[in-house]
Amino acid sequence: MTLTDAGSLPAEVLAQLERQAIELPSWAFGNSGTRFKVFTTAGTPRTPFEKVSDAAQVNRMTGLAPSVALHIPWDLVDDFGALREHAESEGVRLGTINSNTFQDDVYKFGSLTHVDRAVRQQAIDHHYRCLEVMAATGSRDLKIWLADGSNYPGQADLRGRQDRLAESLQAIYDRLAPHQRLVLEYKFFEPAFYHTDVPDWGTAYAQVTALGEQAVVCLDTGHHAPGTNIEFIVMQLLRLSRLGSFDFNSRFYADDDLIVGAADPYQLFRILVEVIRGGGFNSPDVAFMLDQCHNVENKILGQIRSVLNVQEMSGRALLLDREALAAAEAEGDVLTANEIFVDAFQTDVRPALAQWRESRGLPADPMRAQRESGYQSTIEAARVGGTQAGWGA
Ligand code: LRH
Ligand code: MN
Repeated sequence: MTLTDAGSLPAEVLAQLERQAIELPSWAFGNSGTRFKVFTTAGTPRTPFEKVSDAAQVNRMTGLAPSVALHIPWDLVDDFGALREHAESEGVRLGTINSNTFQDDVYKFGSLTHVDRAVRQQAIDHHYRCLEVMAATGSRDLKIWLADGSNYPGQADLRGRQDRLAESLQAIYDRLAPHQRLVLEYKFFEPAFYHTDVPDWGTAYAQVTALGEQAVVCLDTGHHAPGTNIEFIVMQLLRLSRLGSFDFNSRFYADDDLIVGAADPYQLFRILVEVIRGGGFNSPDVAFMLDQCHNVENKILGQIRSVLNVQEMSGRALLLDREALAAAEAEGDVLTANEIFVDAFQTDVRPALAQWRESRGLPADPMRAQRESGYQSTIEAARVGGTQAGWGA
């Protein structure tokens, strides 16, 4: 498939893009940084309500971001029903609930893997609290990322921790409602620097398959060792029907949480090609979420840029001529196959997408529209005083 003579995207591609939905992380709108510095920004939300409002602005500008993921306790409110109503009044809904067992002193040596049963129970109870939140927000997914690990060989019994992890996850899994899912996210290092208890897709897969059908894996694109062929993992988890969600971002070095597609657009393209090939594109089973931090750039513009990058690479990947590719592969015609692949990647779909947005009553250029909307100056004037939201605030 190619662009039409008029330079538009084919109808079948637009039909797919029309249904694309990318969930935004509430924490991307708060202050974030590194151990060296967390910069503050005028207009930064002080409450989950203001975070949801900013996420809704991204959706107004792009038509691509109908839901917002929350992080507990960062987004704890007295009345989640009220937060849900606020979200719906802004045209979005509350999505994935992310647990957090990585900021309490009691979890210094682990949470769901801890040697002390009382500490494990405290961590399990936190997840029960998250399930209560999900009952109020109407969320389907409980996403679990664990900082659990060790810094020195000998510090931890690797096998014992896996067994305790399995037991703790089972206790959480057994409390899921029939429509809910437990989504386990892996990461190869940080904050632990010797071993991490859920370091790779294989461990996550082993743990979720032991639980049952409602347990799946989250692939965060920043959580792999340099040189990892991430699209191969995407292919395999889809093939095994255990890819539950993506945390999209990009990185040059470690878990940099930069704007998706910014560091390696070709990798994003290759990942989306495997998502489409594996039947995961617009599948209700595979949630697309961003997991990013805008440490120095404007947060709302950063989120708009991010969802546009995913949409753009999705458009290119949907153009890939799979028949021609399969034919070249069958003939062992390596270079023709690669040419067909790169042709799709090199197809500039931005003008066609701008045209298409306009035809749907959306800004042709959402970044420009946001800059000219006055929204930023409005929130900077309104959000004076209080404590700006951030990791841990
Ligand atoms: C861990 C992680 C996880 C979230 C956190 C905000 O690095 O990717 O998904 O809980 O970032
Ligand atoms: Mn993540």
